[in-house]
Amino acid sequence: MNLTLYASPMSSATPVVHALTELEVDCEIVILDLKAGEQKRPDYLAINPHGVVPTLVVDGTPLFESAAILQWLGEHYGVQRGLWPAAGTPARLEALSWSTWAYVSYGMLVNALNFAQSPNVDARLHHAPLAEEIRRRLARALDPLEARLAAQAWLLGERYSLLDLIVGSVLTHGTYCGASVQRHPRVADWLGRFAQRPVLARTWA
Ligand SMILES: N[C@@H](CCC(=O)N[C@@H](CS)C(=O)NCC(=O)O)C(=O)O
Repeated sequence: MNLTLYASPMSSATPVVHALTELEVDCEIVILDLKAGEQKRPDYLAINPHGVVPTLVVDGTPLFESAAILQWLGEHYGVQRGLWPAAGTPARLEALSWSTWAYVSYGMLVNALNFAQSPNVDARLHHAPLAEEIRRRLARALDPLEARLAAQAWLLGERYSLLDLIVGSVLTHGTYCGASVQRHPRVADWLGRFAQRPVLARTWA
């Protein structure tokens, strides 16, 4: 299988690079200069009409959206390496549910928090009461994760999996945006253990 990833350091492409490394998948990586607007060039828009990274080109066919790419990598390379549940198992459904929850439900709140308070966003868009409400919702959203981690060390059981990388990456990004995990000690502990994965230090250093 011929794979090319269009990426940029410190971006949504980072978890995909970490996953490729964790799964030991051979993939050409093309770095786009986002500041220079390379992601808006017609040749790139032809593979990603949204003009953002990442895009993984699989045997000539583009796949965009990090969550879709990560789930696809799990399906194609994770199962044989014991890092993603096999198709048709209850654990596969759990992996799809939690990875999509992280990117869609939790990630949507993190993005909203960014708009409401980030110094990188036009201050006219800031809204302190909204930011407070979003932080409350983000904290509540972690309750089921806290309960899950009370029963097991990692998200799919006693062994680390690609699901930990996916959910852990979204939550780590969330902490940079002001979504604290400190009121959820098991989540904080799990995120700390995730941060120790050698793959996080090896790529994009
Ligand atoms: N939901 C998308 C988000 C992609 C995205 O917004 N990427 C940013 C980098 S973090 C980007 O390429 N921005 C360039 C731009 O908006 O021009 C994904 O996860 O793939």
